[in-house]
Amino acid sequence: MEGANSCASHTSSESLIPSPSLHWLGIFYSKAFVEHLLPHPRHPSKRAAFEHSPLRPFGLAGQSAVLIHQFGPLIEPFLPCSFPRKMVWGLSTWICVVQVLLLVEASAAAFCSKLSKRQEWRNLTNDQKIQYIDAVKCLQSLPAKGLVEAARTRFDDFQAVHINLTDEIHLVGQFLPWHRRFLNVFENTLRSECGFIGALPYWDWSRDVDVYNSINNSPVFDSVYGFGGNGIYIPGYAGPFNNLTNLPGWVPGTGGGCVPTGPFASYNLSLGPGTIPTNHCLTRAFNDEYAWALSSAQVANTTKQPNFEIFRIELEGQPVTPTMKLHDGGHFAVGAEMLDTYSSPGDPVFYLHHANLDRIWWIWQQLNLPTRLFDVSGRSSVDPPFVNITLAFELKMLTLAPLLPIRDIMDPRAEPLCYTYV
Ligand SMILES: [Cu+2]
Repeated sequence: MEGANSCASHTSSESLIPSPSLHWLGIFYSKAFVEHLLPHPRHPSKRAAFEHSPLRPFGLAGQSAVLIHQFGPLIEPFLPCSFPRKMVWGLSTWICVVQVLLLVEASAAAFCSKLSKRQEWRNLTNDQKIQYIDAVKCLQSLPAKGLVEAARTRFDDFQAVHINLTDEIHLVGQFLPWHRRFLNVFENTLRSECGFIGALPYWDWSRDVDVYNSINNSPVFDSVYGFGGNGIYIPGYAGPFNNLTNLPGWVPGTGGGCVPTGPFASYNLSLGPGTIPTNHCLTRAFNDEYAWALSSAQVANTTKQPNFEIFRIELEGQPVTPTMKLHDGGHFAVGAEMLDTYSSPGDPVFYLHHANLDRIWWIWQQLNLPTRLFDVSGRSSVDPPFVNITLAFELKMLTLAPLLPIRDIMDPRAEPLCYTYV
């Protein structure tokens, strides 16, 4: 076959994925060709059409081959293989077509038709704030779909899954990926079951702490356009098990009791403290002693870390780090329900706190996208035996959503996430 060049070989589809240039190329193909010209089998809205297409057995490959033929000289430098100079439909041409298809499939099948914009709470309009609060209240009014008997509502279902998996998803390599996926499922559920049309907001605590050394006056805790404020003060409050005094450097907070104001004051939580199901109100115990851990200087110290392994530990904090960091700092500063490793998603502010942590992870990824977009590592469990986390590690959502490999949630701009932070 005249001029036929051999295809550069890829040993597995895995090797296609971590390369950012191939990823971008894949997005280009996906957007330019697949999205508009081809019946792409992985795009949800196109899948059905593709399934029923008479061209299905060879349609995608054939149409791709024609497009590659037409645009070959332009795009060849970016291909994982080379085409014959004179387009002869021999074996190597078809192998190359298949490689290009694999590339598209592996790295950018997930092109999003629309990116939602996650905004900081105080940048939302009052209407948007109320829409989000109403959507969460809607979730709190829908019946549970049942993971644990004690879960009463759909909102509780999320708390139940977090409680159930707590020991597998903290202080480990999947900590950030798991919470990214968890928030994504929560946001999707607000949309699919409660008609929410916005995006999950985040709470950038640094904006409060940098100015006031306190979270007390944050708009996030407004009683009308926010999540309500501090819990009623209980002198000497040391947590539902009265054991917080054992924590190193423990300083009592300024609340501890029920949150008396705001949209969630009347909500009856069914799960927690810890793994125990009890009926209780939402509690908070604001604690400015820990606010320093949330400053923009601390954020800057986190995002300057050189690789995922150091970054994730620096972000998550105690007890792996000797001092408080962004993740535990937020949980401690709000206190009470939020300070409960297991049941903290009982406080709706949990989702805004973790969205900010996810945003900081994404900021860190973007600082060096070629190496960080698919950088993940760490042990899979606190105690041995553990494996090292890779992109193939599957994230469990139990009854909430199917298993998903970490690879699929590394890029927020790709399916199934499709969001960005503004
Ligand atoms: Cu968690």
